[in-house]
Amino acid sequence: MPSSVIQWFPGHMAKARRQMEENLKKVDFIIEIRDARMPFSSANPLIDELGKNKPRLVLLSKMDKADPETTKRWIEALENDSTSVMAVDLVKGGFKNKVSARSLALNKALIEKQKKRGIRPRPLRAMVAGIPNVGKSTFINSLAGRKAAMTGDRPGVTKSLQWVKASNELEVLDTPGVLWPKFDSQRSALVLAVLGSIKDDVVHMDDLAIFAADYLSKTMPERLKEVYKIEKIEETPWETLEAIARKRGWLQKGTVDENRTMRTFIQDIRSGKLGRITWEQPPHVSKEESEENSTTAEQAVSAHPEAAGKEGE
Ligand SMILES: Nc1nc2c(ncn2[C@@H]2O[C@H](COP(=O)(O)OP(=O)(O)O)[C@@H](O)[C@H]2O)c(=O)[nH]1
Ligand SMILES: [Mg+2]
Repeated sequence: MPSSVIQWFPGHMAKARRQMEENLKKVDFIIEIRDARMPFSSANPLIDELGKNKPRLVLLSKMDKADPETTKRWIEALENDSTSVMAVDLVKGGFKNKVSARSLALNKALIEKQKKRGIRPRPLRAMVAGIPNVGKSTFINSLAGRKAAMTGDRPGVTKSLQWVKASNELEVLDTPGVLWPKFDSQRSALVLAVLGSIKDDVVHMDDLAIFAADYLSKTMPERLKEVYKIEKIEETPWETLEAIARKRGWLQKGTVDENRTMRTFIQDIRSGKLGRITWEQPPHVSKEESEENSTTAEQAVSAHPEAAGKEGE
């Protein structure tokens, strides 16, 4: 069973929690991987809760599939004193030195403390955590110099080593913490489903297509018009989908084939035909705006992730 369709039950969650607690005892800091296309819904509250006393390096993976401008804004929004954020293409690689350098900067206090106490510097130790399919195995294997063929969640595949040596300064725990995604809101469930991180049958294809058409109409209307050669964005997402269907010939006996339209549209998104898309907008971080707007950043994201941004092209 591929990792993307893991179903989470209370038993799984309790086990994930115990493992996370165990692993946290062995490490100096956490490397949290989130999907750059959904930095909000691919986060897990357990990391905040159990890891609140450890520095954190957040890797926004699959940056090659996310909107570059939005990724920049997410980095600004997520960074703070104890959190360093980096966008990465884990498949392309070339991030090893950067990750090591960031890890050293993030753990400056610890390194200073060791020096003062006359302790010989040892490599920093980190655990990798994240929801299924964000690229945890790809990341660990890349640090280890192992073949990408070992990705996936087959039991036993990554059991041989305990620590993976990334550099003289950094070691990561071989086994990542696998956590559940944020499917606690309808919107998060839709985003996770569009990106194939939860089973399609948890949400209806109709809801998925309408949600996606609505979001793209609002955030990247020009892209939608260009890709499908439609004249304008219609009043409702369904009308826009109908216009697309007519243009594309997704018809049956001269009328729009609803099922085919919904399915093909979602397929187009997943295959990358619509280009780089980020499905969640970061909260605003500029001072003026936070004064104008009384809602906090987290509230803004959870309530109206789509309302915060405009076309980023
Ligand atoms: N395009 C792209 N694909 C990635 C990236 N990171 C991981 N993947 C792909 O995402 C899928 C899941 O990766 P995997 O490492 O198994 O995720 P895990 O479940 O977190 O261990 C694989 O097909 C990877 O090749 C990335 O940065 N960019
Ligand atoms: Mg894995």
